[in-house]
Amino acid sequence: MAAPALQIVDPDGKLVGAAPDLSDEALRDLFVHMLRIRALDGRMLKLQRAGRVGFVGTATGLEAALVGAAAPLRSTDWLWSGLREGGAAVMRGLPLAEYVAQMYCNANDTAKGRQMCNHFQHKGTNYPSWSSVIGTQVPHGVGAAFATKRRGEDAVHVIHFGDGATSSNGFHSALNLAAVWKVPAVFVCTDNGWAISVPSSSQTASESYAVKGKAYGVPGCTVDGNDVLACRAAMAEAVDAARAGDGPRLVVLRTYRMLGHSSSDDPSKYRSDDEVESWARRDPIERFHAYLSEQGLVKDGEREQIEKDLLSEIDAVIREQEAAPPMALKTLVEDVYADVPYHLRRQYNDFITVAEKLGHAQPGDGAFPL
Ligand SMILES: Cc1ncc(C[n+]2csc(CCOP(=O)(O)OP(=O)(O)O)c2C)c(N)n1
Ligand SMILES: [Mg+2]
Repeated sequence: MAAPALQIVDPDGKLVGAAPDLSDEALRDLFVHMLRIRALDGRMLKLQRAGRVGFVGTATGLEAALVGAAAPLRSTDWLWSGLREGGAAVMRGLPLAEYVAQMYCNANDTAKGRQMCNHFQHKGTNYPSWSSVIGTQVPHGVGAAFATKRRGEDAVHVIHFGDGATSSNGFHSALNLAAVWKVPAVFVCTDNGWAISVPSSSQTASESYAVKGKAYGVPGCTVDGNDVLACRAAMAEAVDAARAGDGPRLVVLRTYRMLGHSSSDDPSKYRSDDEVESWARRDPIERFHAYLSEQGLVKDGEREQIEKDLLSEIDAVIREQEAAPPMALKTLVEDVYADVPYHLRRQYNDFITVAEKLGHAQPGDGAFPL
């Protein structure tokens, strides 16, 4: 039988584990980070439905998992995203303006429109670009962790992925070598019970996802992923162990994505209302709110005020990024060669002739001299 999931606060907000060694301010900060993720999700989904941005993958329901997992990290640590950790990057310093610019793929998009929207990256917080190709970030993160170890640095690489990624080749080769090389990595599996429409019962016959680490010599644990304090406590222990040179850990956060896999998915086609309803009753934000209220750390009406402030901040950023110009067309052929070679200049010039005809070209997009 799989071990029960670590829990510190139960779904009613009662303390059932060790009290957190965090200041009142730090506890409130965790709550604000969770509320920001939900507010951002709501706004981005509305923008997608209104045809303003192309694609959104929400983290609604996963706020405790994202925030709790990122909370123990130092600024020098690395966070390798699976599919939904943009909110954790914001928490660690990815500016909201850059987040929203990436959603619009506008002139302020640091990925220069080369990524699908919602696939963030941020150099300043060691947050490498997402890959939609499931599981590829797992060996990449292990390789980077190996480099960190070779250089004698003390950073830890936290590598996120979903339950679906545990069936990828990358998961198995990465865990294997991570343990052989004893790299400073923590694998975080967001187990939401579904890989798009594939339930865990069709994904694996293992007793748990955590046990999968055992074969490779990677200790694993299962955590209530809707309990931000449990996620934080489990991650703090795993990150400390990895930093101390004890080798990698696997932390499985058991949670639920309340919405579709992405804005292109309709989850009502494959899961029951009863299941969704049962997870709604374990909502991570309601749970932590109940706990903080009980502790007197969030007063009546305060949550509503925080939510209002977050939405006005997000809306101001959206207005600013809606008004920004599109990415310069020339970026299509830049950043690969020191000088744009003749064949690319010619192709670009043909393209710009069409773009000008259609009225898509901006000042500065003009043709290259051949
Ligand atoms: C290599 C690869 N195979 C298949 C896909 C198609 N695909 C996209 S997401 C996904 C499921 C991922 O499962 P999980 O990580 O649990 O994501 P969740 O639906 O829970 O967000 C699949 C199969 C892909 N993107 N890459
Ligand atoms: Mg999943």
